[in-house]
This record gives sequence, C-alpha cells and structure tokens, in this order.
Amino acid sequence: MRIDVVTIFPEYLDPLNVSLVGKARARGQLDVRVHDLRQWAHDKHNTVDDTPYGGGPGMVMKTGPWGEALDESLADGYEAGAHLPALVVPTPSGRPFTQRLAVELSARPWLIFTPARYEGIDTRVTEEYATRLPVYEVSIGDYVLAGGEAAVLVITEAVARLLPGVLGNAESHQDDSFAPGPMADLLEGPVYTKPPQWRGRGIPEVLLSGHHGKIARWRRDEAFRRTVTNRPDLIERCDPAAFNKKDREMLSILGWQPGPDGRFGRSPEAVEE
Ligand code: JB8
Repeated sequence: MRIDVVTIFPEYLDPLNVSLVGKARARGQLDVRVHDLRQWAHDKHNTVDDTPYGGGPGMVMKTGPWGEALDESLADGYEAGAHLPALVVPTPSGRPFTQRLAVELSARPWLIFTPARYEGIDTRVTEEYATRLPVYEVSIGDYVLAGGEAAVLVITEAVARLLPGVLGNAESHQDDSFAPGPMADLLEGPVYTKPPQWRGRGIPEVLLSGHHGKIARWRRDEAFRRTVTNRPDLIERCDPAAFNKKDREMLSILGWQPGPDGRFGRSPEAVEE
C-alpha cells in the first residue's frame, strides 16, 4: 500500500517511523510519503490560510496550495505505478472511523491524507477531487483536535495492521474488540499473565482449570459485563439471534431483558449503581 500525507507539520508524522507501521515501511509493505504543504505556497510568507468568507472566527486553508499538492502527489504516485487513489480527509464533520472502515481502506492500494489545521480546508478542494476520486471525510471521535495529523496516525495504524503480513501470529487480530468475527459485537474482557499472585491479587480459578469450554464461557460472560458497563449501545443494537441461552442468562443477571422486538434493553427495574 502507498500512503501520501500532505501537512503543514511533517514532523507530526514522525511516529510513522516507529513500531508496527515503521516496521511495515522498513519491510516494504507500506510506502509512506509525507509532504510539506508549504512547498506549494509560493508567496514570501508561504501562506496557506486566509479569512473565511461570510466572516466568523479563525482561518480557512486556501485552495491553491492544496490543489497543487494533490495534483503533484497524484502525478508522482501514478508514475510510480500506483492506481485507484482514495482521498482521506480527517474532519470532525466526517463519518465515524470504525473497524469496518479500516477494513475497507486496507483493501485500497493508495491513500492520500489531507490533515488540515485552523478551521479546515476550503470546501471546493474536496468537491473538486470528489469528481475524480473516492473521497472519505472521516472523524475519529466526538471531540475536537487542533488539526487532522493525530487522526492520520490513528487511521494509518488501524489500516496498516490489517495489511497482509504486517501482524505476526503472536499479535493476530481475529479476536479483537470490533474485529469482524466471533467477538464482533462485544468488548473484550480482562486478561492476565504471570505472576500468579501480585500484591495479594490472584488469577480467576477458571483460567487455571484447563477446561477450555468453561474458560470460553467465562470470557464471554466477562465480555458481557464490560460491554454492558462501557458500551450498552453495542448490546442494544445486537441482533438477538446472536445470543444463546447462556448469553441470555448472563444478560438477565446483568439486568438486561428482551423487549417486544426481541432486542435487549436494560430492565426497567434495574437500578444504576
Ligand atoms: C482542524 O477533531 B478532528 C479534527 C480537527 C481539526 C481538523 C481535522 C480533524 C482540522 N481541526 O477530527
């Protein structure tokens, strides 16, 4: 996969040289090019922003530098043999970034990220490139960053670990919270390793029992416990056909019952805390 990033803070992307993504680059599985947007700002002060039409606070990133940066990055990638680029635009107004979207992006050969600063990029830039390319406006969560660079780090890591050969067997992603697969709709429960006693705290006996069936059931119960507490929305939107008898027992213990539509919700008599 090829990834281009155009930014006014190229140093902000230095973490892409570290750990999983850094290793994928060193192995040639990922070709990352970081570009300084100011290369394409031609006035004396390398201006990339201007005041917003219609007034209001802050500044807006200008069309000119982004247009030249994207045209040149596109031409360079095509010459290098890459094809079907998709533009990924981090913005708090974008669609939520999810594991499903990470999987979709990981199937593309070439991503171009345009992390903005200030109040964002003049809308005509994404409009223009959307006539030629798939454009994904993406938000990594309901909070506001000072710019899109941290979102690029997040999205790149989530995507890179899905590329063939990037994760070793030891760090396989089959069972991750949010990975498509058996645990798709529940969070993962607690995990333990050596030593067996630490500051008076032991290991749940079932994990030492060697009963694989009981261990799997315990893990699923703990997954329900954690999901009910931290992400009740995940239970509410679950297809109830995904729950077996033991699942339903656990949900009942946790104060959840099927409603008229079969979907689970918190029992009316269940009291918080
Ligand atoms: C200026 O919170 B965010 C985000 C915030 C931003 C920009 C991009 C993304 C650009 N502020 O996802």
